[in-house]
Amino acid sequence: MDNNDLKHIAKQFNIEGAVLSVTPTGNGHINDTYLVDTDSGRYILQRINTHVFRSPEQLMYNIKAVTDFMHSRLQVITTRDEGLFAVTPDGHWRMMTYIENSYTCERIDDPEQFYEIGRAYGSFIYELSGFPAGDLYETIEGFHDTRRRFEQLMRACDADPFGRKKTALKEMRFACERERDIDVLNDSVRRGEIPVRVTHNDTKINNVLLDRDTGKAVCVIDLDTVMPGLAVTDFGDAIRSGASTGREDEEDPAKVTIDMDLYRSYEAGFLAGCPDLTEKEIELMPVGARLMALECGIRFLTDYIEGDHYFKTEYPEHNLVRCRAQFRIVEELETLIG
Ligand code: ADP
Ligand code: GN1
Ligand code: MG
Repeated sequence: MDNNDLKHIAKQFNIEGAVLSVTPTGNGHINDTYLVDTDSGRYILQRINTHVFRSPEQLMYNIKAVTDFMHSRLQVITTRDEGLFAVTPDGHWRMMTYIENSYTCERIDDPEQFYEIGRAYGSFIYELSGFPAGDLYETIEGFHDTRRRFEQLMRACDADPFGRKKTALKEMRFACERERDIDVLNDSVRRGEIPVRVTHNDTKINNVLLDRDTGKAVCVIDLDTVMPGLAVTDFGDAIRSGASTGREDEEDPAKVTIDMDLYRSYEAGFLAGCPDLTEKEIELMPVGARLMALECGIRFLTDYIEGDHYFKTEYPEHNLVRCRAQFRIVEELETLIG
């Protein structure tokens, strides 16, 4: 987007100082993120992906409610007319406080880092345990309903709108062979064995900001999917993204393994951050890890078959490559933790 347009959008928010520059930042797959530099501070400007999040009103209501409740350092900056987002011909925009002196990891290079990320996601759930889950909107329906994700894949394959199915038969078979697995968490909730809590639901390692000097977690970001969910899926989604030795889009499956030392560090951090997890939740944490990798692979595969309209991609097979890497993680976890 044109820099002047971006500056113009930034000026619609309640910020201090003259806007000097607006530059793209971050590696998210969903929103467009920009760093706004003014002569008296920095801010994060994001274009909300309204193809993914159909109701920006509900999305921003959730984020405002949760950040206020937690007294988070991450705060919504309102527009000059006190709105939670701005609408321009280019889309829907929100602004958040920029957390200075922080960084995000795309890869874990030290188990301590992963411990910190685990502690941050664990305490996120713990801090929100007093927040009434029913007050939040479901920003994406059935987000971690693995059965629903599986069925979406089956429907995509039936329609096969781009004739891509024939290039993904092995992956299809992989998913189908694990169909018996995918109801475990749903069934456990239905039987009342594990509680529905307010959870983050997108616990990738790069959604925690760490302090540049101390390495300690400063705050959890990317709150678009904060809604009622399961602690075990928040546990699992980070394992697939942080305990893997390969990139999320690693092309060589041999490079994708699970580092159990990293797994254990994250687990220790998560348990320390959320001391009220029930025995059953703790028992199901490995299942959460395996299922989140499977579900994420299924989602990448569905998007590949459907023509890449959900995740940002850089080349035509990108989602298929990502799917293969996730399925490697599933195999690894099946071997290592059952
Ligand atoms: P997406 O939904 O696209 O993943 P995120 O909200 O995770 O978007 O932002 C993308 C990246 O931008 C983050 O991984 C982080 O590096 C950076 N970022 C986002 N918000 C902040 C913030 N408030 N302070 C500092 N950096 C941020
Ligand atoms: C997306 O927004 P980002 O990049 O943090 C996705 C997650 C996936 C992840 C896979 C709202 O996360 O669910 O696990 O990509 N977020 C949404 O990398 O769909
Ligand atoms: Mg993100």
